[in-house]
Amino acid sequence: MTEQELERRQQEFDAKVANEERIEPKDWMPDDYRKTVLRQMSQHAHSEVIGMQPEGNWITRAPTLSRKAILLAKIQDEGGHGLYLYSAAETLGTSREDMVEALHLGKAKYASIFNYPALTWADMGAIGWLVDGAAIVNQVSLQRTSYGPYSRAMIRICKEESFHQRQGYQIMLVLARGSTEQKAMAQDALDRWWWPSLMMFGPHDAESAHTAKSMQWKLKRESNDQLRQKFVDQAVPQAEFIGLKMPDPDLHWNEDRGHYDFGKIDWDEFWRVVSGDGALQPPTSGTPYQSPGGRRLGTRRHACL
Ligand code: BYC
Repeated sequence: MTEQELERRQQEFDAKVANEERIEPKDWMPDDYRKTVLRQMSQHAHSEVIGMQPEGNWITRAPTLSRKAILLAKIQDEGGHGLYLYSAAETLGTSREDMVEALHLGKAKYASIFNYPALTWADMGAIGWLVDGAAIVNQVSLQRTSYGPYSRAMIRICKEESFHQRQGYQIMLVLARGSTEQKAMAQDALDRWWWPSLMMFGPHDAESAHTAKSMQWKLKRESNDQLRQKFVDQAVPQAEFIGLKMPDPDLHWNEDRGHYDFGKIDWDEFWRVVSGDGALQPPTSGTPYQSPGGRRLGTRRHACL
């Protein structure tokens, strides 16, 4: 391709992005854009599939038949989301096998939150409420992403995610209004899942390798910090409503900003977990599990309440 031709195509691409038109698989696109969409979609697809695992472990231990059926349906949806996303990524000329191989070789990532264990039934509540809740905040924004197949996959996925978030919140609500032990179990799950949920949005904007370029391409419509703030503002009143306390002494409403201020995220823990440090030694009876960052993770005694 001549230099003029390349420039013309780049201008056409830029104009489409500026006019809020979607980039479709057969359209010309800059190599870096192709690489970045593919990286994000494959990571997203892997996260959906890997994310089935912590919840999958609780299908046989769900406390009632109805809870079991709901959890099963929810996990099945996650598998479906993975498939939509692998298909959307395949429109860029890769194959599902190649994406999975990249994951196995450690060349592709998945959301680090799924390296944390689901220790009690309340974790099913916390995952739905917080992990799906954080995912929705991000995915609602991604419905307007510039890559057509990704945007359409997100529209479909968001409809199902709102059910996931509500089923998780409802589990927490029931536990929080239950016995003293049940309330303690819900609080323990919130304590363990809150900070990893904030990490789901990725590093702060100033540290984020891809955000500036992805925002310019309208691949990402809001930055990691903007989305994280939206999530905090939404989750704090939800916790208050069910009488649970966020595990953050620095959390408070900032009248001037019109948002909640919150404490420092432990980025060392984030990077350790991203690089695979998620395996835990099971405790001996009554000994607390340790999170990858050293936070107390509850005890085996809680597991089947
Ligand atoms: N975990 O420049 P940055 C679900 C990496 S599943 C691991 O900000 P970007 C569910 C990042 O990849 C839905 N790695 O990146 C399923 C990059 O490394 P590389 C999950 C992370 O892409 C079952 C480096 O850090 N949702 O809902 O601009 C049950 C620098 O980051 C993470 C999605 O996947 C992380 N959390 O922004 C329940 C959303 N964060 O690739 C629920 C789609 C960052 O250069 N993805 N890294 O080696 C996105 O929106 C964006 O990729 C992110 C990161 C906001 C996550």
